[in-house]
Amino acid sequence: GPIPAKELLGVVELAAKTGSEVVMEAVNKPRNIMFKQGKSDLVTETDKMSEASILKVVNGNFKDHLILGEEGGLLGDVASDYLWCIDPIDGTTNFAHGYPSFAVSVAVLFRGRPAAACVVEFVGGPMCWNTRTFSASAGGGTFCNGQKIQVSQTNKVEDSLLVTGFGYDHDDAWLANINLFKEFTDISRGVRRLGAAAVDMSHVALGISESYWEYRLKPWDVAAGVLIVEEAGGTVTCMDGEAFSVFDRSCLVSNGSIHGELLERIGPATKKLMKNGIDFS
Ligand code: LIP
Repeated sequence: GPIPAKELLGVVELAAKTGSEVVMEAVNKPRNIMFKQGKSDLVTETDKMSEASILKVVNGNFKDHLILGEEGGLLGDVASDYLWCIDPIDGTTNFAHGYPSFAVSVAVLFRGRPAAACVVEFVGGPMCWNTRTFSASAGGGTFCNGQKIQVSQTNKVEDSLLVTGFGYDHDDAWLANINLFKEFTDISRGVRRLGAAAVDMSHVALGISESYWEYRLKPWDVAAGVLIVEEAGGTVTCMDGEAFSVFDRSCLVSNGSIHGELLERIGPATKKLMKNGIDFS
């Protein structure tokens, strides 16, 4: 039968913790050493080291599972019921600059649905880096540093703090989201742009923001975050309002209470893009 969610979660948490220790060591190195070989080189190096340490934990526990890593791509048995989605550093640009908002994100899916997830968020900044750990299992709730957490109860966009993200490609979807940024800045308490999807979603689960959305995300960006939001009582859909899977490439998460109001604007903007032949897949 299926592996119990609790057992999966133990390995997910160990894997994310192991990766975060690799990242912590790199981020605590003085900046001049960090940039010595050029920014992208060293970032890639840390990404790869973090991912390798995570793979070791997964393989050591479940050697027949399929693994999708941002760095290594697809590895293992494609017939497996289990798919691990690994982002060794989500928010790479922030990490490279030592700017807070990056994380290690690990999730395991059972037949395409997230079963267990862990996001280790780096908080603080140079001279005071720390981490906080979000974890969730299907049906088991969401925890932050071991304490159960819930989304906020705010029920109007007017009273909400919103978060979004913009991809590296400055295409039509990017431009459409610039317009959504403008619109929602006008009608909410504010819209933030932090730069790491897993962190942005975990903040909705924690109740410190009401919503996060972004076009063109990848499975490893979203797999852990969406379960963390859902198990904290939040809602997850595509940006056109349709049911979400981690293979969809637009994502809208919220506390649930403001989801309908958000979709009144985000839904039509997204459908218009799709009508113009942009399908996010
Ligand atoms: C990043 C996301 C971010 C998004 C970028 C990128 P990475 O992940 O978390 O929110 O705007 O396009 O995908 O590449 O740093 O792991």
